[in-house]
Amino acid sequence: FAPEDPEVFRRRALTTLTAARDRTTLLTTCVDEPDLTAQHSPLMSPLVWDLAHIGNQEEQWLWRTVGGQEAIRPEIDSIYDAFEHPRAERPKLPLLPPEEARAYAADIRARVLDVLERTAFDGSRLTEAGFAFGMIAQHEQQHDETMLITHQLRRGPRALTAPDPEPAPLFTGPAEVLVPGGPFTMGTSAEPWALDNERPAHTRDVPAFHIDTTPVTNAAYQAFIDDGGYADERWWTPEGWAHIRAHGITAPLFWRRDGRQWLRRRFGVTEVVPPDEPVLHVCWYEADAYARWAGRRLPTEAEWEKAARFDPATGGSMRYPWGDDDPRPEHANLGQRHLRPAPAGSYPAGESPLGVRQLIGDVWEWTASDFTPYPGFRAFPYKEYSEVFFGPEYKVLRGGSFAVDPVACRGTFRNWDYPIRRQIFSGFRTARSAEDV
Ligand code: AVJ
Ligand code: FE
Repeated sequence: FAPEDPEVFRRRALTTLTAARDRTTLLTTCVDEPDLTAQHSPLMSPLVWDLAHIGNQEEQWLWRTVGGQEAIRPEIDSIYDAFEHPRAERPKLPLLPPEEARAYAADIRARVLDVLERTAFDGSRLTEAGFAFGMIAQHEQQHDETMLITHQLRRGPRALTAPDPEPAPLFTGPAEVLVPGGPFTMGTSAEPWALDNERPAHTRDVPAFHIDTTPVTNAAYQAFIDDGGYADERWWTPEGWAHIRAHGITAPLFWRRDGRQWLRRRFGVTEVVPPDEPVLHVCWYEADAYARWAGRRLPTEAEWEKAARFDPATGGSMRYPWGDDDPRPEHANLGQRHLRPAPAGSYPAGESPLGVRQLIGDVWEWTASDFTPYPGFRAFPYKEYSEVFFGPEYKVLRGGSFAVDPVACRGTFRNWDYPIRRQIFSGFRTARSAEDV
């Protein structure tokens, strides 16, 4: 991908936008119309809101801003402004009905492909206009993940299918990996489609630490449950303890005890919780409590990124744990190829030079860190993408899940959410400082 070459760039932008739209189409045609307009959870928008919001953001950034064209449907901007209307209120809005939402998104896309053909992409235009195309492709893919979360919350028979990941032999490597202390480069100034919060590249000194080789599995998490972890205040922060008590939380979301085993509902099918899969649908408080019970802690965001990008051979930072190549299927479980994480220890080709596995894909990993700007941060292209979220209310998640498309995933990519959230595809791994025994 050479962003200096306008033709290469045009082809890349076209493929990426088309892949996002194919996924959006799948997610919004596999259920009936009433399912598109229903609110499946107060935490989520109706699917038809996401669909028209995707089109509206594309109209605003690629048609109006990059294309310099007159607004097509300015009157709907406010309905699809995520800041004006919280998710719980969105079903009450005068939303475009499914057919109209589809036609609107398709009309904008056709116009935007003309803009893509006409734009010169030379000099600084390439960086600014070029960035906008990447941002909008990532935006659509992020809403596709959001819609997949809605699908998981939805009651009713299965609407989506995908092959399961390859079974993996039980992982027998070391449980943790030592990451040496010293400075490393965090964030990026080079990645053309990196979002504002990933920038700029800067040096961080990270003392030596140990990090789990794989994400924490369901079997390991069940040991915490069986040990009475949810009933023992010692493992929880005061906020976490108050939260699980108030909401009667005793297991990950979608889990249900059946005699001596745990069942879980996934995309309309009930199954026995698979022991070797990374645990999914836990909130930050649960991840933090598990780590304390295990005598460990969550990694900081800087530790996570160092584990994922540091190359001890060169002292530099790579784009991904496996190097600088774009993700291929043998590297990581990304892009909704599967509807679940792969067993812990999968994807040896995707491991870091130090041997840490599955940092990218499978499950979003909670970190200990609040969402804060890097030194030298500059909001781009709008404050509402990241800046308004900086502060102690949000915790950072890293690495992406099986539901994240490669275009919206890299070693520097940052996600964030409230510490109580667990409808997201969230799991975690644990760490400890090297001087601890
Ligand atoms: C980065 C996933 C927290 O979904 O709220 C979508 C991404 N920003 N539309 C979100 C986003 C604007 C954002 N997260
Ligand atoms: Fe959005």
